[in-house]
Amino acid sequence: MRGGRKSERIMTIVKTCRLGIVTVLGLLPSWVVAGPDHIEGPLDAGSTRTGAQTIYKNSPSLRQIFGELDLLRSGVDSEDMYLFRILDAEQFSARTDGVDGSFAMFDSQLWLFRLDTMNPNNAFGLLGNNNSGPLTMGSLIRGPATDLTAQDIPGPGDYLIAITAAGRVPVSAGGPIFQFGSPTEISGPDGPGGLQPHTDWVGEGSGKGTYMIAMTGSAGFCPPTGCPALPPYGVVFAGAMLCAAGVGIVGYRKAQRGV
Ligand SMILES: [Ca+2]
Ligand SMILES: [Ca+2]
Ligand SMILES: [Ca+2]
Repeated sequence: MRGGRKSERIMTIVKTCRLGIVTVLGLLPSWVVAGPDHIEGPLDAGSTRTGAQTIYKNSPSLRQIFGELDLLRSGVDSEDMYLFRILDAEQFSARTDGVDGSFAMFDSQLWLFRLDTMNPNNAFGLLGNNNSGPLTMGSLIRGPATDLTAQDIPGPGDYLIAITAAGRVPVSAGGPIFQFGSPTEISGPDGPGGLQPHTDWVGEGSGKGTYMIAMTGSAGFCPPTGCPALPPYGVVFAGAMLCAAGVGIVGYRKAQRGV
């Protein structure tokens, strides 16, 4: 009898979760249903070419990267850098300004670096941006640069995308890689250190929070041996989030109906 009640309760939870997921999927836009293509955790994405987190993805598109900066832990998680592939330089964009589901819970800056073809352990600054427009603190990277460099993306290949809070900027042995005439400039590598490989970050961004970088013209990085299987934690994380959200919405609706 007691066993029967227990399995009945389990079935109720499963049904509620299933109903909740269906309810949530019906309410959300398609990009949310698909979920981020890459989730930063459980390990923190690094800050330089050698510490960057590689995005492996067995698919022709990379549309969203979800992660977190913890700027209160200065020097530990003040920047996140990812290795990925640009498939179409003309179509490439990376943004956090609200378009295509992108966001940042802080005043973001985005940075694009290219790998040195002679020494892939070196990365050179290519493009940087603080704000995509005068009314947003979100960022946008795409070619060409809007300053005098008119720097464009040279073509398909392996690149690095990095996110920081405004005020935290990349440097090489020669100094800052970029300089900005305005907060909305998409800058080429026109700083005093622009021609040398990236080595570090300077300046203090402030804040803490999650972000979603929306991408176009991009894909995951695959070594010559092929892409490894996706780690299961992303799927588990997404499933758990959907289940929790679904149960919450179903419970709320039941409460409203007085059930
Ligand atoms: Ca991080
Ligand atoms: Ca910004
Ligand atoms: Ca500039």
